[in-house]
Amino acid sequence: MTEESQPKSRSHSKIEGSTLAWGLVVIVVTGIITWFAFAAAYGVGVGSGNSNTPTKGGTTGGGGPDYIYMAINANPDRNQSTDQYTPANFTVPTHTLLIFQITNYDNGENPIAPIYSQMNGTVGNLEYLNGSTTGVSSVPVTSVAHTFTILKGPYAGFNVAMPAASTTSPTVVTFEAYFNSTGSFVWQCMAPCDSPSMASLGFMMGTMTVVNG
Ligand SMILES: [Cu+2]
Repeated sequence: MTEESQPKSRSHSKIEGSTLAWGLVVIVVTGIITWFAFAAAYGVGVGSGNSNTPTKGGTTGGGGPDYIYMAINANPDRNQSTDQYTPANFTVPTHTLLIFQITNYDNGENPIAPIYSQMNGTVGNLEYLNGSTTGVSSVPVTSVAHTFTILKGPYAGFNVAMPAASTTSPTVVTFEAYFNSTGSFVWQCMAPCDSPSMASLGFMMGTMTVVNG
């Protein structure tokens, strides 16, 4: 009886050991995933409001691009009456490749002057839509929901058009830019979308602060 019960007992303890090992694997994997999520949230970009100052890319302190993430009408009521870029006020470094990614949830199209359907001032005067690797220098003038436009100062003429979202998915606009003159510069949307927003810093206009990079 003693001899019989011992193997059983060993077998049982093996199962317990195996369960413990799997438990440890789950904890380690969960820890790794949590770390990557944390690094992605805090190490890469502006995000949706945690920090308006993107971190330097790369590991040498100056090499890689900086990512700036913005959203338009990213809230439960995506066609809200108050149109808004988030963040609308942000800081970027000079002499650094900036990769902007703007996710537009607004499916309303607003009439614009044709010039604001053309990209100007971005790298190659291009924008990239919905993950495409082929850039476009303009979009159909009737497809635009909002623009990111600078009218005055050293960046006067800078323009990117944000095509309207579909009813089921946002439009993701990506563009690259360098801003090498320091200062604070007002950008604004030139699509007549929402009058109060268009006249309010932090909504359809904002301040881009350029600091020495
Ligand atoms: Cu707008």
